[in-house]
Amino acid sequence: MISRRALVAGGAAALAGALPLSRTTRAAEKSFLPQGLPEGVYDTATLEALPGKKPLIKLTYRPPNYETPLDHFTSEFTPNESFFVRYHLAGIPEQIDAAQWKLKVTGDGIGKPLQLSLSELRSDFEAVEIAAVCQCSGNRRGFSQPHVAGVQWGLGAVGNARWKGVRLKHILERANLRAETVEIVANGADGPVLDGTPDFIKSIPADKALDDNTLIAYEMNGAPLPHFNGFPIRLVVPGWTATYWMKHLDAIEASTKPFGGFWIKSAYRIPTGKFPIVQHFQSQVAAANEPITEMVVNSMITAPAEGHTMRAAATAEIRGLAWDGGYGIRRVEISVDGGGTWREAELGNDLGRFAFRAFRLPFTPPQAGKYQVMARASNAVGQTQADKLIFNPAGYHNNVIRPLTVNVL
Ligand SMILES: Nc1nc2c(c(=O)[nH]1)N[C@H]1C(S)=C(S)[C@@H](COP(=O)(O)O)O[C@H]1N2
Ligand SMILES: [Mo]
Repeated sequence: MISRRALVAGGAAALAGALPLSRTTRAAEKSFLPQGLPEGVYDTATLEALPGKKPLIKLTYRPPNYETPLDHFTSEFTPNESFFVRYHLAGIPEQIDAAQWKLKVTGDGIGKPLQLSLSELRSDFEAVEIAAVCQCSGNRRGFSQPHVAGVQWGLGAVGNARWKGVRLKHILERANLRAETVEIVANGADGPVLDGTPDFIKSIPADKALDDNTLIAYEMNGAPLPHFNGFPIRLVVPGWTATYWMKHLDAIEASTKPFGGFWIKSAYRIPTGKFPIVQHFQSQVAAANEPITEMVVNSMITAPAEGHTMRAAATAEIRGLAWDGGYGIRRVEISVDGGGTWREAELGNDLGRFAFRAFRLPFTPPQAGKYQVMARASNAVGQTQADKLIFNPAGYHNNVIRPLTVNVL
């Protein structure tokens, strides 16, 4: 059978004579990049280290947008120095004096405004730790067909960490939160460098803010938050995409009215009713579109790598990670024949319903040839990864089953 991929590759080869380098040649030169991104990414993306980080895939420098290379996902927890970095605005505080940091809690939904230092946060409130996946809404946007505008993320705008901090609920209770509160609005210390760019401010529904799992975190994987992941504190909204996980958090407002800011009203919205999701941001739903909320069920194969070569009758282990919006992964199936047949993989330890779930399955190809390997995760509320892209203009929620080729000699 000739796959669609092979036909596409044939078409590219036919054109290659007219081009300086074919796309596949460029992709091979930059093996840290997955296949299927817009051609320009193979020219511009490089491996570079931000202070405190390992070399990650730099997609843009100003503001910094760096994704985690696939070969860094060797366990269920993503190391801090490998964790992806995403910013909207280039005005990022350079030096943060944690001893001077203040979190202000105000708004018309607050009875008693507060200002908390980091030491008060640590000493006056119960500490909790939750393992949770932090994934950009636009992870895998670069694979959208047709391609769409925005940072051309491949597979690595996602990570899983142990987040330690205090419950947002406890802070709001201390500030005498009023029952009329509709949304909690969060702001961080970064800001625009050009007049006219709206500050990055996000709100979440009051019930999500009061959820026991929603935290203000000061530690990640047992260490202070890395600078570029929000030092000294950030919001952690398990199950929901990372756009709500405000970094360098310095202000919280409880509002009795829906927030009207650009990053809620105009950005980070999905076509209403198009995705199979359970939780909606009720106070912000419009007829045409609604804010993105929980993550859709997804998985990535971390081994073998795309284009891996092995011998017939040898055994390799197919490994990967699966996650969803916090309902819990129930099953991961693997196909080695391009989706013709499926076998259930063995799941790793359950580290909590918001965390990465590892999976594995031995693979012993009987004979030489090209094998199309794919994984398909399903969760506890019956959701499964998409067979076909659910197109949307911002390229969000891409959980299409993604084949990779293994060459067997
Ligand atoms: N202050 C601030 N917080 C922010 C953002 C930002 O631009 N500024 N981006 C959000 C988005 S869209 C994402 S995907 C996550 C990325 O978190 P990370 O950089 O720690 O991986 O941060 C979120 N919090
Ligand atoms: Mo994001």
